[in-house]
Amino acid sequence: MSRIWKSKFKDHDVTDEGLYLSRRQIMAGAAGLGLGSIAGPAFAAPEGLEPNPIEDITNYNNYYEFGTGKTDPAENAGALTTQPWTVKIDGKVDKPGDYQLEDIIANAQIEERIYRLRCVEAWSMVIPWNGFTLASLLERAGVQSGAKYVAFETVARPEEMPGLRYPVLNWPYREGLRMDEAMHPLTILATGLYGKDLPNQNGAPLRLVVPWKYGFKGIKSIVRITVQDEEPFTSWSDANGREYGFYSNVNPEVNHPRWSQATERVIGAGLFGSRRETEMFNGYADEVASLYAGMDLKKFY
Ligand SMILES: Nc1nc2c(c(=O)[nH]1)N[C@H]1C(S)=C(S)[C@@H](COP(=O)(O)O)O[C@H]1N2
Ligand SMILES: [Mo]
Repeated sequence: MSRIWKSKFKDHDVTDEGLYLSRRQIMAGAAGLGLGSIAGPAFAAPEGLEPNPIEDITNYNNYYEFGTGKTDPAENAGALTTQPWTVKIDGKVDKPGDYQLEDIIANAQIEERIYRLRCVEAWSMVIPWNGFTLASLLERAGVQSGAKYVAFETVARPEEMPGLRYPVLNWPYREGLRMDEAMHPLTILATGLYGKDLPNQNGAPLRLVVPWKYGFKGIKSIVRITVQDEEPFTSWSDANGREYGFYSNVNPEVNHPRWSQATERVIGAGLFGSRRETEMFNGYADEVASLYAGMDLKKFY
């Protein structure tokens, strides 16, 4: 359980979920007083985001390599060996290589980001991630000028991932971002949540989080990051390009062919649940709308 990089956020280790909330409130207060550098993300989450309990976050998952049921990942993902972990960084970078995750993390600035995760299936929950900006890693790798896209790949180990037996998706799970999306300060690679190591079902030991896009863009258990000029292959667009586009920005005005995206079910909201109105770019329009200025978002969905 104890991983080398745990020392990176040791003050979180002793903090349970209840205490965590009050600590967060304290930090918010400190920031308000101008006390500076404690954990302040460059972009604050939308006002009033209360994280879901860790039980919701770790027992209601999509991780098809471990099965398509919402509780399959919690049951099966424990089998994934996450140490040691190597990430290949290749393509149009100055320093391609096979990097040990512990080295990546030892040089990373781990921050806390509380983001709403909005699944394309029209449900959402709020997750307090720990991670670092994808931009900081790409900058270290030295993205070559003019490079247009970043492609990502999940590990594929049939002996540990029972879902790989079924051709639900074209494995390995693959995703991609345009370079400006990848470099955006809201885009992170998560290494933990609630100040603990990332649970396997949430994509340990390294997963992408792009909060203004549907959850499936947040590829889990990443083993390869490739900088390239072609729009990356993405497993979901390959499975059904009409339902899942390359951009997949959260947009209440562009419905999924089989259901509305105007509202979302809030996971864990009491006995009968509740719904909320889905926000443009999942509430991050002020930060990211400019990336898509002039684009027809119904066409580039
Ligand atoms: N490799 C891989 N990554 C994946 C998925 C998956 O099935 N396999 N599911 C995606 C979907 S549909 C969602 S909504 C989020 C869910 O993340 P969570 O389980 O941490 O909430 O992970 C995304 N990343
Ligand atoms: Mo999803």
